[in-house]
Amino acid sequence: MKMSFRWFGEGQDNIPLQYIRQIPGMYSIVTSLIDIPVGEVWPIDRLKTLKEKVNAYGLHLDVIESVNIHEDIKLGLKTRDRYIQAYIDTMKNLHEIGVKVICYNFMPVLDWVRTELERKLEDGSYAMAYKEEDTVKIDPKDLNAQMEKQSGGFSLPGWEPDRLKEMSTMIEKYKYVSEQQYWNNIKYFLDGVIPYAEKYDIKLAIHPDDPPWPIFGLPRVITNRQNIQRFLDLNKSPYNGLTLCTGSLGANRENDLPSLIREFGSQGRIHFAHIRNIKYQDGRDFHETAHLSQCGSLDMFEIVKAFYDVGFDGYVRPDHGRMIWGEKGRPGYGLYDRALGAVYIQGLLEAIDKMTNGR
Ligand SMILES: [Mn+2]
Repeated sequence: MKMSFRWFGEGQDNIPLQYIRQIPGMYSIVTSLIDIPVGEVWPIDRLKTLKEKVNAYGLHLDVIESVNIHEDIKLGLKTRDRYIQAYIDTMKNLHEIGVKVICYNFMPVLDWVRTELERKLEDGSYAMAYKEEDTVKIDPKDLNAQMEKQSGGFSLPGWEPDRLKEMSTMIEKYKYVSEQQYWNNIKYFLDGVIPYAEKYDIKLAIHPDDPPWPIFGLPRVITNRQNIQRFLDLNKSPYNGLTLCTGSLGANRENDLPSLIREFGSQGRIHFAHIRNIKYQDGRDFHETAHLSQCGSLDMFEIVKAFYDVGFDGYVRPDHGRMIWGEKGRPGYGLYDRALGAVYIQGLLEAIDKMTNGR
């Protein structure tokens, strides 16, 4: 497994690349051009500059998260072909700077959803949390305002202003898209881009819906074993694969993570892993935690062991961390707790490897 770390780019992230480089075992940066409006081609000159910058710190730039999908593609509008072409052009430019994996998602309008960005935990750290009843009560517009208020002045990935401008109108438009139609729209996108993913040798890795159930009546389909297999079968190229995010899929207690990892990993369809823990509360409620098994509800040893056993050699990153030691930053994306997560994952791996192969 190649360890990686999400970084939001120059002027967007308050964590210096120098600090990321100092996390033991760090191999690649996971980043994006967060300011490019969805649907536009990412300029090659900016990508080259970005790559040089990252390489100057001894780090690779192998994974992009995310190249967002234009809403017209998700809605299946006539204008989608233009945006699919832009996606392909962006892939070509990413190929030129040597990118190996693109993580993206197909969640309508909203990206990941939490109802609290800074819940204070018992030890005085802060973590993101989700309370089902709050999503039922709140108007989507207000959720956006609430997210913004709690984000400490940082833009939130997946909550970029350009995709949220017309949130209510957008949600309205999905009333006319059935779930079957939505699946058709995903397939149309895949069949358009996957031949180019093969040509440019870039693995596409869809991120599961987070949390993995419908919110505000919007279709959310990348949620469980059955739907993931359905997704993979839409286009059987090995370039059509997954970001296996343990925290997202794990929010549904029925998702048996080690078994999902074994199943899709042995098919060679997992290209990127997000490893983090969450703590279950009542019903569907949960809050995020430190990465360690003892801090949450997921068994991180079994998760890492499953990746190890299927010979997963792709990219992995610690996912959302808590805010600890007084750090101020983008919710979920502070330096300290994610660095602890990165080292913990590598500790598990070393132990599993040595116990398997002898010392
Ligand atoms: Mn994730």
